[in-house]
Amino acid sequence: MTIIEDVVIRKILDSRGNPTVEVDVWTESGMGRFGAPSGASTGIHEVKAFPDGGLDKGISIFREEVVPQVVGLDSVDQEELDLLLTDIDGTEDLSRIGGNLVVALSLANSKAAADSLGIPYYRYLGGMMHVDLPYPMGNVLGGGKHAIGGTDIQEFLTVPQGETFIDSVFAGAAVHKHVASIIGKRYPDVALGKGDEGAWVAKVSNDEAMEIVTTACNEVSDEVGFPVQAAIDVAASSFFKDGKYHYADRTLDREGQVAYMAELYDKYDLFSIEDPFDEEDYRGLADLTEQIGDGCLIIGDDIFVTNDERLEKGIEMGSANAILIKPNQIGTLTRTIDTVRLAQEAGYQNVISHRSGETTDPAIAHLGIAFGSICIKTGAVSGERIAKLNELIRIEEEL
Ligand code: 2PG
Ligand code: MG
Repeated sequence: MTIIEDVVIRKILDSRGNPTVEVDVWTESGMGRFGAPSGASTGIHEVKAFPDGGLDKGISIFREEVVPQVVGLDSVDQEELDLLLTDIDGTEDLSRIGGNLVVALSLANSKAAADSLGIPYYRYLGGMMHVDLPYPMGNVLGGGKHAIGGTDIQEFLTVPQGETFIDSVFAGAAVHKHVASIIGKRYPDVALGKGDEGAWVAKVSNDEAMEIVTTACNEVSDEVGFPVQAAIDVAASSFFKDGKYHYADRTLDREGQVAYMAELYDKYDLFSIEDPFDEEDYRGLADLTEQIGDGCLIIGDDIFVTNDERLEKGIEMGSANAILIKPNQIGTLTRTIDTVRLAQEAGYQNVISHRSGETTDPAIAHLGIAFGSICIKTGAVSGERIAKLNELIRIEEEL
């Protein structure tokens, strides 16, 4: 019933118009499909999304070497499949087959297993234990590597904390609208565009952006009657050079950066700060966590890259108190689960996340429930983002 009978791979478009892959896994009684996303602000320690020989070469290797060995396996033996994939690839960073091809098969397989057993994907992954829905964490204004001409801080996000997911999701969309109207009123001559994740892009400073987003969050909070906080993803590695953080309006060393982040937290009551330091700077992250970690989530993305070994070092040093989870940073579902377990044991929160280049696949909505994620970071608007949000609305209805 759950034995894999066929595996199909195809090249598809991602939301940026770049090629990515989708894999279908067929068993006798079910089917699973996963389309892999891609980042723009990728961590240097992520697995390689696409193979060294190019995507088409990776697809040939996949068809010739992977498919014949996978057909006949039992789809419920996720670990066996994931180990086999890592073995066939044979490299540390999955650069022969490509991390996106591996993750597409790994997740498609788990969906096929769930479908074959006739249980919802989030239940297959998480059992009876996890039925809490995460808060939506949506990017509403930004720049960095996701846009031209935006802020140097990559993302200004909103985290609405309603009683129900659907209330929170609509509050997030309302913040997105308020941001546009505030910018229109305050800066009538500034052009407004959109970045890769559907967040607004405008020529404003980081501090102005912080003001705008916090104002929008507060306005919406007053309307809906529950907390709506702001958050940021600094993606600091993208403007870290020669030991300093080079913002458009200031240059800061590590201590300066700790002080600036603590100041933003105090002034704007931030829910979370992601990647406030360079991806190798465990020390800076530990200093900030010690200072403000009691009241604010300090999230590691590029520094941990969903890798349990890199997270382990962070736990030892007290760097961050939360981790972003992106399966394609590490390649397999098994390795992703290892990292989530380690985070849970250490008392770190986890935030399940999209990539800036996405597909319309809703799988991370299910992962977020199974992993007990405090938030799902997946934008506030745009088709490929709402694919995940609307899936959680459906699941909430079911629960
Ligand atoms: C991030 C992500 C998603 P990317 O930095 O957290 O917002 O961006 O997928 O480009 O790495
Ligand atoms: Mg990030």
